[in-house]
Amino acid sequence: MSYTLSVLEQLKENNARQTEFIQAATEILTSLKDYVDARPQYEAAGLLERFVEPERQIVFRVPWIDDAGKVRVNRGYRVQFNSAIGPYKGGLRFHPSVNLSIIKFLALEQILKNSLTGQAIGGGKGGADFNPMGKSDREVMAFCQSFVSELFRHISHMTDVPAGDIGVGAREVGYMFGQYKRLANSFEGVFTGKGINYGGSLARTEATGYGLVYLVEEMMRQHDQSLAGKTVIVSGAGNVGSHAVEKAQQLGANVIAVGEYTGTILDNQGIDLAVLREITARRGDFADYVNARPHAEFLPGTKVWTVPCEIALPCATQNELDEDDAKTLVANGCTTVGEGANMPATLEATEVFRHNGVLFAPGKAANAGGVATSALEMSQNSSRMAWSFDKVDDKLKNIMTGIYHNISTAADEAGCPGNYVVGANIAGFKKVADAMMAQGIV
Ligand code: 2IT
Repeated sequence: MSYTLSVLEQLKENNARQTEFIQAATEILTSLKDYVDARPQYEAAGLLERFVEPERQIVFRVPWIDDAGKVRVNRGYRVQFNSAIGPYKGGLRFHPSVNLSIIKFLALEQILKNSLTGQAIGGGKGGADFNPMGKSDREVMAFCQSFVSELFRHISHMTDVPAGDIGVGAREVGYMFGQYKRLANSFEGVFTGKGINYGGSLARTEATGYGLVYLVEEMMRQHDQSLAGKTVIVSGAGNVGSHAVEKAQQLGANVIAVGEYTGTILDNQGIDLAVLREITARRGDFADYVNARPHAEFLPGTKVWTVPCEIALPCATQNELDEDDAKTLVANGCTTVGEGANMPATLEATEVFRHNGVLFAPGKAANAGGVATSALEMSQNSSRMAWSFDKVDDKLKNIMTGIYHNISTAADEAGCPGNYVVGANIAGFKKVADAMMAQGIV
């Protein structure tokens, strides 16, 4: 049996109930099969067995007191997966669905994503099964302080640098940074996504959504197309989705629909971002959109993928776009998909896109702009500098264009031109694998 596939089989046995982790590993190892099997030095060094096993996994109790005076307990996680090319780097997710499988899948993806940025950052991810929705600021602060009271001993600006993800934004990062500084007695760039007046970077908030659109535009340009005049749909109206809408509109696209779990807003005149942001800022209902835009429709319980479009940008969460959704998109004329979220398309959906010649930019490449700009924040912190918005945005644009060409070349060299899933996995893996080989059996 192929070395790569035997490692995958062992991984499935060792992690039997971790479905998301197995899904991510299956995509990655299947993509790497020919590349790795052709290089026996990897097998001799047990490279893949080490690559799929996290260097360290921390699971911890997070006790806190709610506004009614009741003691609550959540479970916290930090998976420090790979530090071959730099300190562990990756976000924290606060969401009731969080478990070890989800954090491991995200951390595994993060290793390759971070490698693709070209910056010196390893892969990690963390979070908790805590739901910030409906909590008071004081409750969120109490939770964040308790979370960091354990986490602080495992992180530092040289060791592991967390950031935001779903459920973790500027407010949560602020509370966590404050508690870290107090416990470690050290003002350092240990978190990214900080506020601008205490070490945050301009353009970090916009970076994931903007970066997604920069990469999609470059991919289209290489196929003699562009976003201008195209019909676009987006899932998710959080930080990633809203900034993807903004940048797509700036490049002349017609964004006609935005969906989330409650339903879809359909606005054929183009989504009014100010109206959408007013709703999300107060955590209101998507249905309110039609109050300000009476010609628009809210389709309760309808997935955005049913809206005919040329370009689809899934920016919400993992496995939000399945095989049937992919078939619907293709039947309705969709020709380009860019993943703003982590693993939003299932393995089966990705196959549908590949079979139908859809230009498909996988998340580990397409959404790398967020963490890439986090690494720019780390650089600014280390040099005690604060760069202008345009300087950071220019660097982001260059990084995203570079990632596209890197994964495209890797796909060509692997003999599957246009298969950016294979291209991204090989290009990301190569740098990490070579570093691991050079550093010996560790
Ligand atoms: O999925 C991701 O890349 C993030 N949540 C951002 C991670 C980071 O360290 O900025």
